[in-house]
Amino acid sequence: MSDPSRYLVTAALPYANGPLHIGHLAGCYLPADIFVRYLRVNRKDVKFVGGSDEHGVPITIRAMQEGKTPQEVVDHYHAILKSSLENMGISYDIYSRTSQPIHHKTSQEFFLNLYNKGLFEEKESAQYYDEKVGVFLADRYITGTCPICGNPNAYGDQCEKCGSSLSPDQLINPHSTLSDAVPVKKITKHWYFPLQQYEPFLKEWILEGHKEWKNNVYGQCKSWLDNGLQSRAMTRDSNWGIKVPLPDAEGKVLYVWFDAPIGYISATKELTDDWEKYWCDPNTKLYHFIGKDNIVFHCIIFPAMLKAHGDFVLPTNVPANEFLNIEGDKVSTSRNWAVWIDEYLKDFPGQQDVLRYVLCANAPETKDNDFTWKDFQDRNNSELVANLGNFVNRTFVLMHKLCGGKVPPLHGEVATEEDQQMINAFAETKQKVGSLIEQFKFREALSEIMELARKGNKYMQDKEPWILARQLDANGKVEETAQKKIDMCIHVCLQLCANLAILIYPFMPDTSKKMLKMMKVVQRMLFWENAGKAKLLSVGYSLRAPELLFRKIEDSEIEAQLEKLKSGTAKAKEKKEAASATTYTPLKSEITIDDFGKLDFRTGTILTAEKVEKADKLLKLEIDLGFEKRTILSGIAQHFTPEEIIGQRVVVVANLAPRKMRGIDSNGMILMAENHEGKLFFVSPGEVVGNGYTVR
Ligand code: B3M
Ligand code: ZN
Repeated sequence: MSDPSRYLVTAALPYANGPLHIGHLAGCYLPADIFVRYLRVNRKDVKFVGGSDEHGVPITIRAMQEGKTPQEVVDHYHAILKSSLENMGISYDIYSRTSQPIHHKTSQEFFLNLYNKGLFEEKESAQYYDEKVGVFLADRYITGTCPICGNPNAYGDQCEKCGSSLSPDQLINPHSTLSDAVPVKKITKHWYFPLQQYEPFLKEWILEGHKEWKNNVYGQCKSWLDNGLQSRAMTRDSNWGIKVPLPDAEGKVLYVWFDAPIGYISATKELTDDWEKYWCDPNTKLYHFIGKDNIVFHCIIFPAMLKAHGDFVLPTNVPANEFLNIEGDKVSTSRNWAVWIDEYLKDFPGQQDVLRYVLCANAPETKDNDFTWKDFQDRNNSELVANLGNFVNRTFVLMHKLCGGKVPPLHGEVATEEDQQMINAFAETKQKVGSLIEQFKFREALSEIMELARKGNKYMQDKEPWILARQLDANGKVEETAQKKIDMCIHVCLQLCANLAILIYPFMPDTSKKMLKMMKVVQRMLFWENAGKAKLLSVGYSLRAPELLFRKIEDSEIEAQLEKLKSGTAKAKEKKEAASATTYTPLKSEITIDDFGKLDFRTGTILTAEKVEKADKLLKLEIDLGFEKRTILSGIAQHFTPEEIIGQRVVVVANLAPRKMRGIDSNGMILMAENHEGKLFFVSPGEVVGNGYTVR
């Protein structure tokens, strides 16, 4: 049976503004990986692409908080994200990043394609602007009181207390998070994508054509479509991001939600020259794995963009998960209420499968779920150790003890109904697991596999080979019939182990590989077509000694994790309080060394200072520049008295074009530093440098 389909699977691009946590994994990376591994063992033509999302407000905010450049922030976190995903066994074919030149090019071409079709509406609108810092404020940069619940710390796009989505205009008493200033409205131009034009198409395609999508996804789409769509700005005022590829677009970048999903296309291009096979051929089945907060972007906005572009396939399905909370509370990066993957892997080395197991067994597939460390311990100890691990271990130990370390033969004459039932369960489970995975019901699929292991334990318990082994004859050998029954039981249990190795592979690949090693079989056995078979291991084949697949997790380890969680939030709180005392102005856009070279800074000394009539901000200064004396007007009158600054050493921008103010020519500027409270300080060359020297 040959399937003409090609599969392209994507998992949301995590913002490179923090490390990976278990919410990310449970939300989309783990389900995507299970699905992809399942497709691979089914010999499907599949590519799994993703990468870091390195643009947008989340990055610039983090840069400001850390006092770093956005570039430093994304370099740092991209590396952590990539290695955490790898170490958790998320088997991407490519994990790229949106700073790649190929991505900038692909996004700009995409934008121009729509632009050249005349699709964008160019609109000027008044948007909040922080005069103190000199930037337009993205919705997230504005806080104020929520009009719905009265939370005084709501954001311009959302109130995190009551969950309402907001627009900055709705906030009562808005202020800038950058400077605390009250923002003013200022006119700015942007390019809007007319989503409403795609409403009929989207309704037909989703509401009529994709009723099979998960309820949570279909429901969110329906509510967006029922409420009516509106044009959406696809550009932003910022100096961090992909430049809008138009001549009159200085200081404008593509909206991060315009470029990020295009990242899936760019990553595929980077992966293979055959990328069009996966993006432009109707035989492609495209799956986007995401968390629920990304539904509108992947089901409405991006498909409308793809439709408008015209060259690309649309997603077949968007299996979004709900959220995973921790110990009853929402995951929060800023409060450090999270279980970070890099830390988990340090504390539980080699135990990535345990976390994969717990996150899948408790996956938020249909509703938000809770991760607790107690549940983690219980599932490990009572399900992995006591059920799956125990079954495999017992089987191998008994095989070595009672069957000479080899796969024992089957003896039809001693076979019972129970043996047959056990064997039948292989194929039944395989069938159920496959069908559940295809419906994105991963947790049920996993629980079917564990049920099979449980049946294995029960089967062995009922057969009691260790009791049979006591039936010794006069020569101290086990009686012939008893040995046959033992062989029968161990044979079936070993075939079950082989089946379990195949079935758990998409979920726990590392454990599956350990089992292969014990059975001395090659990777090829993992093809799904082998699952359900009762003759995977040949009679007489000698197998290795068992290796423990899982270990018990102690109470003390769990207590340590709970402690870590608590002290983590406490530290984050302190840090936040300290940080809120200082805010830094974001950097202006980059200049070249040549731009800088045009400036001529000189050292000087203030000789005289006096107030300027009818100008309460200005002082008229006479500056000694060594080679000449200059008059400069400086807006510092509200900070310094004339007397106190006489003799002050200063740095002057000496080649600034003269400017007339209040009838007086000002010939240059004095450099001043300003702190977050707006207090001014002279930038002084110190006493040892004379006047008129260059500053570079
Ligand atoms: N970076 C949002 C998020 O991490 C965003 C996803 C982009 S997917 C194209 O939730
Ligand atoms: Zn609210």
